[in-house]
Amino acid sequence: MSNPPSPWKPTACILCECNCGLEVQVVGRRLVRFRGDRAHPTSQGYACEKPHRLDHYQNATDRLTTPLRRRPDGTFEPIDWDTAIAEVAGHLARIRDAHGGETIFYYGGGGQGNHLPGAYGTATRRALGSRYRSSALAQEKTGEFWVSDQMLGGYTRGDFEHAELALFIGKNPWHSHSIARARVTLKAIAQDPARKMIVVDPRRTETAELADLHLQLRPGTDAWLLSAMVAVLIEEDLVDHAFLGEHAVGFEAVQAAFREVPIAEYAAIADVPEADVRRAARLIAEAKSVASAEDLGVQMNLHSTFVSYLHRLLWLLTGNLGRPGTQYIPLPLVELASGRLKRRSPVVGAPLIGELVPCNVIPDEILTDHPARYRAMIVEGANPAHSLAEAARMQHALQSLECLVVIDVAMSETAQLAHYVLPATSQFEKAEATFFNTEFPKNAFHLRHPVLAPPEGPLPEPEIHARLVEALGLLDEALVAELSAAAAAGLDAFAPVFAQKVAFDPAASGLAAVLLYRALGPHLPEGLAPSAVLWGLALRRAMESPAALARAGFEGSPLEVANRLFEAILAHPSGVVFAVDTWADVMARLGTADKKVHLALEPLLAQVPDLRAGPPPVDPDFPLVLAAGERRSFTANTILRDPAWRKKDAEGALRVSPEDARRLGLVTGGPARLVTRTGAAQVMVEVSPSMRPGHLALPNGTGTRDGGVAPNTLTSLQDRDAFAGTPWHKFVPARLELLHDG
Ligand SMILES: Nc1nc2c(c(=O)[nH]1)N[C@H]1C(S)=C(S)[C@@H](COP(=O)(O)OP(=O)(O)OC[C@H]3O[C@@H](n4cnc5c(=O)[nH]c(N)nc54)[C@H](O)[C@@H]3O)O[C@H]1N2
Ligand SMILES: Nc1nc2c(c(=O)[nH]1)N[C@H]1C(S)=C(S)[C@@H](COP(=O)(O)OP(=O)(O)OC[C@H]3O[C@@H](n4cnc5c(=O)[nH]c(N)nc54)[C@H](O)[C@@H]3O)O[C@H]1N2
Ligand code: SF4
Ligand SMILES: [Mo]
Repeated sequence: MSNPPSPWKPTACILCECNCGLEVQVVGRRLVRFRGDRAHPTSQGYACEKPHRLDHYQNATDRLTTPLRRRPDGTFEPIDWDTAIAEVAGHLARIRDAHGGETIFYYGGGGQGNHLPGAYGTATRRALGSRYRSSALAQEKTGEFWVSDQMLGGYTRGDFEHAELALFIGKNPWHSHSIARARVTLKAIAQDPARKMIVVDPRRTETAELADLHLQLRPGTDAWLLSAMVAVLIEEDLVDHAFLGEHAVGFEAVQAAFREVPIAEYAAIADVPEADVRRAARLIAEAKSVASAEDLGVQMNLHSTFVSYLHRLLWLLTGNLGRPGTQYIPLPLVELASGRLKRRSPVVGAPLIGELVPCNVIPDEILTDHPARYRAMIVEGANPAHSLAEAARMQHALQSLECLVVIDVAMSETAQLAHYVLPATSQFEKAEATFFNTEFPKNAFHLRHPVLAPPEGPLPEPEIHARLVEALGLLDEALVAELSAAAAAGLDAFAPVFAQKVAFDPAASGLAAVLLYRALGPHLPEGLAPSAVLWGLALRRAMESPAALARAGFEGSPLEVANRLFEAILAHPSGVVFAVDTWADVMARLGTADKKVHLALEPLLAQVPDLRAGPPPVDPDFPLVLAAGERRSFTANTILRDPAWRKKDAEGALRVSPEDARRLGLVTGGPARLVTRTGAAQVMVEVSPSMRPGHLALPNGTGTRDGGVAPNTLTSLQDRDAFAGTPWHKFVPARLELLHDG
């Protein structure tokens, strides 16, 4: 590389939801060096090992460079943008006119770091009359969202940085992060004798290695283990009665239900010593502060919604809410989804938690002759052909649509099935942002500026949506001209005109994102037009949460606050603190009608006695449990697709316990055949002492062009939570067969 690198430019990592601030050096169109950005308010210079691989995203060989149209023989032909927009708008408008806009389904809206597309996609959905949508959240978090909404009227996060005790249930933050500066915090807890860590995981993970107590339970038995822990709190009266008396209702019903739980028997079902179950409950009760997180190990497993409930009982009964080191209700700039359940899906009647269709029912909503079936689909910044359960049936459903439009940077597995593929500029070529803003008490927002000029061909999503809305004939040109003239005179002139003409007019406000992009976008600094929608989102936050914004220095009328906040967002390419909370805000933010914590969720309490029946019987044909999709150093969903990127674990090895390996004659590096009820795959084995006998683990995100097994060739749409419909990817009955090389 003879060209000198560019100066360091601020940006962020897009490989997990932390979106750590980074600085990057560029040579030509290559991202050559990364380092953590100390000016980023949340990550403060932290980064893990993964961002060094981001050039494999930027310069992947299957990047899209032009719109594509499917030919009848299934191959693709390049077309120009005018043709693509006119044909996509035409097809979707015809489907809307013939069958109703509600038959046009929207999936995605962004991945780990790109949430502006979803904000602009709202305008296209409104323009089409589309009413149903979903995203990856509806295959992991919806059960938790619902429970949290029912109990607290809000979603919580844990303050691990200050917690005396950290509890992780089915979560391996050493690799998966999800909490800011995870490894720094985990090491600090491990090294401090006054602090403790408990990990509930069948695998001895990197996080479990740092824990004071590892409850290495039998896979899929969390409901029994956590029920026993709650029962210990009740039996030994380890409950914080003062907290409950002041803040909670429903304790008596919980007490009655869990008094009956046979603790020793349930500990045995989970295969955890009863003494450890009791010790865990006592540690939680005795700690001055407990921060806790659950994740896919339980959310993609048997009883997932029920386990989310049990998990909350552990820290609510012990009063771990609303104090430093416990749980808080964050104030994101934009709420990605709520836990409300207002309606059901049109074909199978599945509950739409946070308005999201459960991912596992999507094929049933398409593959039917029901008149309300989804006939068209827009997929944006997501790869459901790969990421959702039972890939074969999911792909069949996608192929059965009358029109599938995919907006992506790369020729993903989903794009390969599309009628039209619309290429987006990469997250380093446009202004982009994450809405995963959950820090506390100071919360930050990071608008990333582009670090590379946009190439010929791809367009940023806001431009794609603006063109679609225009082609649908729904953008009022005179209104755009009027707003644009106001914007030319500055934000203070623009704000009242926008408020008057758009914000309070339901028809126009549905298209607000695109109106802002067309009217305000051109008057913003070079490259920042995609941030225009943030002005509207800032206004909403200014109206709803003035106190927290004022403490961050944004004061005045809602329009003034929106203007100053928006300007601050534009002016801080490493991120800006937009809200400052106090711990007292947490209890005030409880969204239940009586502002109390609701401990007794009847439909879930009713499941407590059902556990007496014991775990589901083992199918002798599939005696092992496969965790299909484990976070490792070399996984990042399907964001990285370049075959060159995985320097280690290139085959995405199947982890097997030494006991099972011995019994089956398997060795590290050797092949094996992995069989489930829906599929089979040849895998490479890694014999790992971290695994429990009977438990297997495959990495997530593999099986794209970068090698390995696609985990969802092995999963089933039917294996899902009875309530939220979330998949049981961590509990796939499987068997393993010896396979001789060659
Ligand atoms: N490196 C990397 N990091 C990522 C991602 C990535 O692709 N790669 N993806 C990001 C995304 S989208 C998400 S949602 C998060 C997910 O983050 P995590 O949920 O932490 O990730 P996983 O490794 O899928 O699952 C967590 C743990 O569940 C355990 N587990 C399996 N079965 C059971 C069980 O029966 N009970 C219990 N208690 N535990 C069980 C597994 O052993 C594993 O250690 O990670 C994010 N971070
Ligand atoms: N079996 C099994 N399945 C799983 C999991 C598991 O553990 N096991 N994990 C699940 C989880 S937790 C998640 S979150 C999902 C993730 O699955 P998805 O939500 O489907 O998302 P990704 O795999 O992250 O794919 C993101 C897509 O966005 C594209 N992209 C990247 N940048 C841009 C951009 O700027 N614009 C546009 N338009 N597109 C862009 C990428 O090329 C890629 O195609 O997978 C789930 N699937
Ligand atoms: S923690 Fe996540 S966002 Fe931060 S550097 Fe690692 S992969 Fe990237
Ligand atoms: Mo996820």
